Amino acid sequence: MENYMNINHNQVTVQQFPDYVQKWDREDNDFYFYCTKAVLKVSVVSDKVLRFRFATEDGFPNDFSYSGAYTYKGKVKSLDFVEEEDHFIIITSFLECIITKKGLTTKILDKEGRVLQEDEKGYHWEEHKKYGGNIVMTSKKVQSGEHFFGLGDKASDFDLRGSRFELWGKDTYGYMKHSDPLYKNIPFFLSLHHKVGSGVFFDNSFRSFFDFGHERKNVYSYWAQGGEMNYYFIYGPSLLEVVETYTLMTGTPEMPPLWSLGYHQCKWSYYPEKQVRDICRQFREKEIPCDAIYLDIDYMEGFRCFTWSKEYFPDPKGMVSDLSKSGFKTVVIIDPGIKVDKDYWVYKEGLEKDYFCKRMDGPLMKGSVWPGECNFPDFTNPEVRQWWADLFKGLMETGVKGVWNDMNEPAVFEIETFPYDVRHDYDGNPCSHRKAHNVYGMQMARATYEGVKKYMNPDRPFVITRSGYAGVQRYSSVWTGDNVATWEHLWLANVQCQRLSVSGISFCGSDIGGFIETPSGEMYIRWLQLGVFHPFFRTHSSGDHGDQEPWSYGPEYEKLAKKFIGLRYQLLPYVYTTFWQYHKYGTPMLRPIVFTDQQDTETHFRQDEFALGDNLLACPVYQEKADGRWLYLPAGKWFYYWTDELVNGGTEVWAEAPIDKVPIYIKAGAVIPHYPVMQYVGEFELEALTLHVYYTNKSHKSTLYEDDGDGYGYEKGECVIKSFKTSGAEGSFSVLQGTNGTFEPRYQHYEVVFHGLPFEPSAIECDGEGVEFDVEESLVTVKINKNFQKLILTA
Ligand code: MIG
Repeated sequence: MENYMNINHNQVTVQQFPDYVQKWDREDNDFYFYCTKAVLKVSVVSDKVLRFRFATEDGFPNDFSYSGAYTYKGKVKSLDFVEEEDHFIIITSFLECIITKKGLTTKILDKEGRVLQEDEKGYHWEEHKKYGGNIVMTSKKVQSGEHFFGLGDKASDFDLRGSRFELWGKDTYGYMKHSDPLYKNIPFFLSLHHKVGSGVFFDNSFRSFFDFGHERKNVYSYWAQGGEMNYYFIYGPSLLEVVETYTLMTGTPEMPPLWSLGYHQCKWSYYPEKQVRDICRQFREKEIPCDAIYLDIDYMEGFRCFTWSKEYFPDPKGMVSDLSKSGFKTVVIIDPGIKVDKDYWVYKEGLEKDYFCKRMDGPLMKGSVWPGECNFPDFTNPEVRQWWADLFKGLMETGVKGVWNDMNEPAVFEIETFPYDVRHDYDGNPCSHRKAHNVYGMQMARATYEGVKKYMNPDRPFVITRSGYAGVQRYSSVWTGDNVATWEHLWLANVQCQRLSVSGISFCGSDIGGFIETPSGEMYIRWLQLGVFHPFFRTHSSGDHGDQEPWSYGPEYEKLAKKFIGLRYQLLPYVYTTFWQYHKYGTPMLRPIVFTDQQDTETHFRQDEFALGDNLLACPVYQEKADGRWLYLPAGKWFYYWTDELVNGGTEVWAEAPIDKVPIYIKAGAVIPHYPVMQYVGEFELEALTLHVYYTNKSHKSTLYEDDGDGYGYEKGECVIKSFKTSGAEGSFSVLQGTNGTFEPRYQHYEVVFHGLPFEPSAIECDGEGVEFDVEESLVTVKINKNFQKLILTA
């Protein structure tokens, strides 16, 4: 046994290492390697996914995680196992994993013999008497030129290399760049070196740490203060595919209601009723599109969840229903703290049924939050989740359409969070808060989702949460918490949302304009311009300073706000299609350019530019008074959205973007569906869908997904996937449409707008017949039946 002394927290501890593999065993695709005091189990989950579980004397605990990853089974096409004198090799059709007999170290290679991941010290552990268990650790060698991405909502540079992070969900009001930990706990990261991408999902909910060459330049390591060394190695080789696999392993969300991809307006807090009505009325009067209005904690009676303030909201049903007549969906906040008040029904029920968390020695876990002294439901108990879900009946019957979960890290005033000794059910695996802390928020969001879904039926639920663990995306959207109205935070919002997206959580956004303090009109507009491309698009602010509505900064800025919110509504069918790719394949909606073009090393160092979906690239402006910016345009040909100027990528370009523009580029050959600007989803029946088609002299494929925008018909096949293939040749350009699915949108026509044609067409033929078309400046427009198959333009 190789031991060495390590001074840690004034306590002499011993790090222990596995000695020598004395015995091995195989059951189907699982391999066991036994040392004196340790065992490693390697499971071939798929040709590209290997799972490693390392246990010491106590053996393996019950295999369970809220991430759900342990239930994932992929395809295993081929699997070989070889024993050599001093090592073993597990061979799949993409990977080779070498396990040494001495020290039980692992090394993973691809078929070209490139080392993808290699242990430094490998598995080791430290008995931690104070915690009643082990600290489990592993360390690996940093490969040459290696970059690290992922890890959820971290507020630092996009590449994690050189930094160290902690996962222990925390209410971080007014966090800054480098603040850590933050609200979410996503133990998944990606690695890129030698242009090959892979990922690691360390599925352990204890307080955990990740060091990417911070302490020791050439070593990265991760460890947790308890539980198992249990992780999945996920091979790409494309980074995008690594995210897809991870997301499929931890689950993708259902399709959201289309309205939830519209614009949301929020503040802490809009009240009383008259103010809420006023805000909504102004949106409609000013014709600024908006789908959702939020009620923050002041709508409740003394902050008691599931109640309405009689003084401020005497007739919630009447108000919610009036708002819905003008297209507003009401979203209300629900916190985990239940006020200790023997006259409050939720409290009484929770108490009678024994649903609140308890301390180790029996008394209820008490903590002070907005309502004063509170108890907290144990959301890791399935019976409690069921009860919680049913509590939404009343709210949903009032007409509320969505629920916002806050403070679920869990946050407690003064003591920050629950004490370590608090007990949790953990779905029949009883444990202390050490293990349950990082999943508490996710389980609350899950219970909320189940309730909202049940009472929204047959419509779709909408939930947003502040905290979460890996897999939280199955239940809820997220936002990045209490940010600040500064230019740096605008930059952070961009990086954080890209990071969330490649960590399996695409349905994300930031508080537009900043939660704390007041943005200038210019900053607010620049922030909105970024939000247009974030799947979750909401302005929110803490109400103790100036107003933060699109019209709060004077008529010039109001006009701009209207323009960019309008742009989002125009792009809705494209955003919805991108969401569907996420739902179906786990493809991240926001794609940092290193994820779209990892062969180009220039992209490895970029973090401002990102793609939304397959065909659109955006880049926010976060310099005051800028009239544009430099950005790196990935290889290929692109059209500048505002001018249709054709730009060659693979280089830095200057994007002209005074305050009325934000850099947007469209891929040559793309077909981008547009709606007309609408004040809210469902305001009117579409007469036609506009397809903006961008010329290419090569060929290109685009997708459009459509369904009813709500309900579950799409699960039974009531949806349609259109694929558009554009191709250009000398003096001609064609668009082929393929249709898959039975859903029939109610509109009959496409308005097709051609951009960037190198010739003026003399004729356009649709399915063999000549059609009339318009030429105005450089745009060619034609109206055709939506079921066309072939459109040909000739010079
Ligand atoms: O302690 O509900 O992040 O969005 O407006 C503050 C009031 C509690 C924090 C959330 C914020 C919300 C606020 N909440």
